Amino acid sequence: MSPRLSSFEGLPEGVAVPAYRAQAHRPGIVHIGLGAFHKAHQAVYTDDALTAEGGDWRIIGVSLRSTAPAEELTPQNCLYTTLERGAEGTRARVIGSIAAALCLQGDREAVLRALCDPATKIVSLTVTEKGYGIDRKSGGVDIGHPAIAADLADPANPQGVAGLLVWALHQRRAAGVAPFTVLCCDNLPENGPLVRSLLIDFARRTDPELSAHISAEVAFPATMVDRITPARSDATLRLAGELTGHADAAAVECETFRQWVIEDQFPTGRPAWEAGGALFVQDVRPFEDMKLRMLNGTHSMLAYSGFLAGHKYVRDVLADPALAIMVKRHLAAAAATLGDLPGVDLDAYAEDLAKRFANPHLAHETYQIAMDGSEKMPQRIFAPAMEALRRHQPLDAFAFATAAWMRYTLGHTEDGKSYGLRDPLEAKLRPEEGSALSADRIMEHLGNVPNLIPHDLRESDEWNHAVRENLEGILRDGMPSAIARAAT
Ligand code: CS2
Repeated sequence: MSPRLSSFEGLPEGVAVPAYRAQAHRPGIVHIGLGAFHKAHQAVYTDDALTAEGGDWRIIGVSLRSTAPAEELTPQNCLYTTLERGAEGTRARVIGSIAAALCLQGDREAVLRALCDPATKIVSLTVTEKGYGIDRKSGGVDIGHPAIAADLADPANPQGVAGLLVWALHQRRAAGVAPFTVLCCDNLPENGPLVRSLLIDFARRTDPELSAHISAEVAFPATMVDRITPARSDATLRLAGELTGHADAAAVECETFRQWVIEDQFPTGRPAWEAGGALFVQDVRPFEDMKLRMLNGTHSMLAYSGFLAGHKYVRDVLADPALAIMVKRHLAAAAATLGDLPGVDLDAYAEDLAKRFANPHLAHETYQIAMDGSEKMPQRIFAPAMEALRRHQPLDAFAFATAAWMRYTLGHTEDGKSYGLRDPLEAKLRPEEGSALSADRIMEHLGNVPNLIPHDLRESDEWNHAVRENLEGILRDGMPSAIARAAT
């Protein structure tokens, strides 16, 4: 049996290892959401920053519920392999930037201590769109969100992101410790300001004075994050074992491409992430819109239509000629809704995206991307659709994506196999038992889900007509025929 990965010693030549001595650097970041994406993205940039400039910037990784990340990482001294999978092959790289891995459930005291520690300068977050409990309409808390409800009821014993951060900012203020910078790394539009208004509203309800302090003193730089990171499988761990000669329970696989655009607003300091290629800008919004609408919007479109057409992986979708046309069509339609982005060639970006999606070495499941649609559709599909409507541009691409998602919410494939939607609104999205499933009925049902489909779209005859036509086609002829028709 191979030894477990736990040091940089004894790794084969071809495996990249950090050039710094991990123990020489103390933690300066607490990261909440210790999943594959964090390990393939921010932790890698931090590894590059530590190599380039050193500093006390290692990461204390925290998961809110799952004990698995800590159980996998801790016996390995928090070292793990990233498998960067590109056309030229797979590159294994061992990352040393994580200093400790904790789970709020089991290591509560240690997590709270880390959040209050003056050495913690940044708290970064990847808890997925649904993890925050934001009411997207008001920008404040969604009081129906389980963690928000629990933390508003008992703010001294926080469980969720807003409750924890507000609690920690209170403790720091009381102890005369400067607040940390809050760095949201989830695929949400204006993610920094969004989390800022969430925390301000949460504090307003529990600790009004702190609310003013957060508003005046805490920095919330916005970011655009990008790296395709499929959920880890047994094959990932097997390949990590083969390439490193060590058993690694915490390995992740991802594409070679990565991008990070960040607003440079770090009053508490930051690692030299530019050493890993991060781009610091004044205004992240145009980059976010580009990525959310082009990459993520196309991802959602191809996930719903591809899944229902029987494609398990994104690479299979791209190998289907009609769907490959749909991908290009969606990328172009999304690009047409964007403002000017100096120095960025959107055609080249679209072409690169199609290549990245087609990566034959990544087993990225359409079903993975399809999850949490109610949290993803607004910024990925509805926002550009509204922009297209405003600009009198064609709506077909967005209407097709919406119809594909609507069909997906029925929860069964065309040959009758049922699947879970894995969406926080699952119970509301699914049609009522026994209801007649006409396009009109489905559109009405989903249109009535509060705060989901924007009013301006629901009120637009042009939009409703385009969605209805697509959905009727999908229901009548099946997804593959609907795709073939739309692609001609
Ligand atoms: C994907 C993203 O699962 C999804 O919804 O669209 O996770 C996507 O792979 C990343 O944002 C790429 O940076």
